[in-house]
Amino acid sequence: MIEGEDLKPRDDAASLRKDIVEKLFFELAKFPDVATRNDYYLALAYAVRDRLLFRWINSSRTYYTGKHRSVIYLSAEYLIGPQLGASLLTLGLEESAKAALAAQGVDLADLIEHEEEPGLGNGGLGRLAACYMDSLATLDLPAVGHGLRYEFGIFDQDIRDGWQVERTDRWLRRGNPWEVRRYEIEHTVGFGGWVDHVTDEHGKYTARWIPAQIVKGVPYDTTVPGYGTQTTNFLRLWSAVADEEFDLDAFQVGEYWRAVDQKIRSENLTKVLYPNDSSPAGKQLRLEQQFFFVSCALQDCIRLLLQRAPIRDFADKFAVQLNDTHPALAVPELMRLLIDIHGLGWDEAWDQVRRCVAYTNHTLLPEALETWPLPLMQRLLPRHIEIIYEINRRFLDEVAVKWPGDHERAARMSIIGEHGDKQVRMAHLATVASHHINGVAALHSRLLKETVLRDFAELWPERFTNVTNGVTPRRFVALSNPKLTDLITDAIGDGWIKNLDKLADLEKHADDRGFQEKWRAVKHRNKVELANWLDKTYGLKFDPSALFDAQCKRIHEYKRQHLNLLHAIALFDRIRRGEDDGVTRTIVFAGKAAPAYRTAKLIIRLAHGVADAINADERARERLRVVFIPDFNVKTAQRIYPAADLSEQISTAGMEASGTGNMKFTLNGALTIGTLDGANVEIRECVGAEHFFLFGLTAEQVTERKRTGYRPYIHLAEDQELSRAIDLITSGLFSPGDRGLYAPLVDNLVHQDPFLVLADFRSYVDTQRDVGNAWQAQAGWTKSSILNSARAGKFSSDRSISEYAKTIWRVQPVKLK
Ligand code: F58
Repeated sequence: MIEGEDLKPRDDAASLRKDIVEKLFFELAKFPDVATRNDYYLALAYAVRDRLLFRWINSSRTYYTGKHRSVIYLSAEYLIGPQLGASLLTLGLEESAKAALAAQGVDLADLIEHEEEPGLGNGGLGRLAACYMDSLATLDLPAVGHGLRYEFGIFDQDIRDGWQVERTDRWLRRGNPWEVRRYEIEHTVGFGGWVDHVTDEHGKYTARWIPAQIVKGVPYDTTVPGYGTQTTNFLRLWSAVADEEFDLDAFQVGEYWRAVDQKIRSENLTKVLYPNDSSPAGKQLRLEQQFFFVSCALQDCIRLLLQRAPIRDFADKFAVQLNDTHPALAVPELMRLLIDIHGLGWDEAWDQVRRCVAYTNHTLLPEALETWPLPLMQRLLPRHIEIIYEINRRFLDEVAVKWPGDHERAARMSIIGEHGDKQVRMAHLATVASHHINGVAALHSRLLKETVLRDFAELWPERFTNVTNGVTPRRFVALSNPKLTDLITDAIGDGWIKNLDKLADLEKHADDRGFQEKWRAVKHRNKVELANWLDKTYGLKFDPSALFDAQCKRIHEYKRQHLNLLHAIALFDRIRRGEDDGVTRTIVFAGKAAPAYRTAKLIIRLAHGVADAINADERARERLRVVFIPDFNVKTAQRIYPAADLSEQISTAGMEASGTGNMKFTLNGALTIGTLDGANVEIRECVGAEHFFLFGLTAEQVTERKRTGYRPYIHLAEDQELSRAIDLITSGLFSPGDRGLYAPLVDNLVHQDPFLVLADFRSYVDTQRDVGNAWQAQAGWTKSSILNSARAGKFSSDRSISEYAKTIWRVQPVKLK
C-alpha cells in the first residue's frame, strides 16, 4: 500500500530542482531552454504547492476525525498578498529554492518580483482577514476562511498628469498556481421568486422558497500554512457559474445571444470587487455577492457536519465570525437552512445561530454602516426578509420588556430603519444575532458602545468586548525586512517570530552604541533599496539619508492626507522664505482613492502638484521631497514599511477604528506622529509617550468642537503659516495654469472642514518640528526606533487571535497526529 509518507516531497535543493523541471515538463509542457520567467515562476509555485498540499492533507485527516470546534471566518475580502516568498519562508525552503533555481540559471528574487498579488480587498479590513488566517494556522486552530473569488480585484492605480487612473486588475491572466478548484463540491444559491407557505398533513407549518433564478457556487481553495507548525488550513473562495450552460429553448429558436445571457449574468456575480473604501456601494450586485458567498459557506459547513454529526451539533462544531456586516446575511440564511431545509423549529434554530455567530465592527463612520433598501431585499431574498421580520419582532418584544413604552428607543434599535424609505440595518441584524460583538481597538470598542450601538450595549452589556487588531510578524517583518530579522535574531534568537512579546528582549540593547549603529545601518540599507526600486520602476528620486516620512493607506478625508500636505507646503514656504531647520525630508504618500470619490482624487492631484513645485525649486528640493508611490498594495507595502523612519497616523480622533499600518510601521522601527485615535492610543501606551509624537484634539474634544459650532476660518485668521499655505494652493503654484483646480478642496476646508484639519494644523506642524529636532539627535532617534520595535509585541495578530479563540470562539488548538 502506498502510505502518505511515501509521497512526501523532499526539501533539499536537488529534489526541488528535479520537481521544478518536472513541473515545467508535465504541467506547463515546456523544456528549460524555452521556459519563460512566468513558466519558471509557475513551475516553482507548483512544486511549492505540492509541499503545502502534503501538509494540508495531514491537517484535513486530523480534522476529519476530530471532535473539535472550527472557526468559520466569513469575509467579503482577503488581501493575502503575494504567496511565493511567504510560502518559502513558512516551509523553510528559501535556501533550497535559491540553489535549485540557480542551478537552472534562474534568480529566485526575480521570480518573487514577477508574482502578481490577488488584490481581493480594499484595505485594512481585507488585510486583517489575511493576517488572521495566518495566525489561526500558526496557533494550530482549525479554521476555514470563506470569501469571494473576484475575477478582478481592486483596480491597479496609474498616475497620469498627477491624476489617479484606474486599470482593471487582471490578476488571473497568467494563471493562479496556488488555488485548487474542487470540482466535486458545488452549491446552488437562489435569488428572487416567491415563498409558498404550506401546512403539511401533520399540521406542521413550513415555508418553501421558490427562487426565480439559481446560480451555482464552486470553491477554489488556497492553503494557509502555519509558521513553525505542521498545521495547514485553507481559504475557500467561491466563484459563481451558471446553473445551466445554455438556455436550450432560446438556442433552438435561434436566439443565440439570449441563450448565453443567463450564463453571463450568473458569472458576473463574482466578476469584480467593489472598489469602495469606507462607504458601502449600495448596489444590487453587491448584495447578491454577499448573499452568494455566505450561502455557499453555510451550505458547505452543513455538508461537512452531516457527514459525521446531526444538524443540531452545528453550533458546537462551528464558530462563525462575521468580518463586519458584509456577511451578515449569514444570520437569516442559517435560519432558513436550519428551519426550511433541515426541519428545526424556530427556537432551536435561533439557539444555534446565537451560539455560533459573532460580529466584528470596523467602523463608526455613519456613512459606512451598511443598510439595504427594503424593497430590494424583498425582491431579491423574499424568504430572508420574512425571517428578518420575525427576528425583529421577537427582538422588539424583548426591548419592550426592558423599556416598556419607550417607542423612540424601539424605533432606534429596530433592524428595519424607518427614516425615509425603509431600510434593513445590517449592523443591528448582526448585533441581535451575535453572542459577542467587538470593536478593533480599545478606543473604538468604547466609542462603539457609547455611540452607534449604545442602546444594544445597554441591553446586553455582557456581549460587548474589544479585540485590538494585530498583524502577522511573518509577512510584515520576517519576510519583508530580512536584514532587520537577522539583526534581531542575532541579538535575541528567533523565538520572536512566533512569540512577538519576546521582542522585549531587544530593550537591553537599546542603549548599546554598537547595536544602534547596526540598527541604523539596516534602516539605511532598506532605504537605499527602496530608493533604487523607485528610481528603476517609476523614475522617482529620493535621498536615502533623508528623514523618510510616510503615509500609506487608502486616501480619505478622515485620514487627512491633506493635513500632511499642508505641512509639506508650510515646509516649502519656510524654505522659500530662507528658513532652514537643517532637516532633509522625504514625505512619501501611497494609497488608492475610491474611483468615485472626487475629493480623494483631488488630494492625490495636490500631492503631485506639491511634488512638482518642490522639484522645480532648486533650493527646496535639496531639503524636501514629496513622493507619491503609485499602486499601493501588499507587495509595495512590504517594501515601504522596512524603510520608513516616521509613520503618519494622523486621522481625526475617533474616526480610524484601529489602523493596522500603524502597527507594521512600528514593528519595523518607525516612530509615529499621530493623534489619539484607534490603536495609536495603545501603541503609544506600549512604546512610551516619550517615543511617540502626539498631537491634536482628542475624540472628546472633536465631538465638543462640533457640538459648539466649529468655524474653521478662525484658524486661518489666527495662523499666518496656515493662511499662507492655503494661499499657495489657491495661487496656482501647484496647478500651473489652473488656479481653480483645488477650489473644491480649499472651500471645503475653509467653510466646513468636517475632519478638523485646520483645527489640528498648528499642533501638527509644531509636533513635526519636534520630529525634526529629534531626528537630528541620531542616537536618541535610534534608541526610540529600537524601543518602538521592542515594545510592539502586543500588535501581533497571534495575540489578537488567541483573544478571539478564548473569549469569543471557545476553540482549542488541535495538534496534528
Ligand atoms: C478598516 N476598515 C478600518 N473597511 O478603517 C481600520 O481602521 C481598521 O484597522 C481595519 O478596518 C481593520 O479592522 C476597512 O478597511 C473597508 O475596506 C470596507 C470594505 C467594504 C466597503 C466598506 C469599507
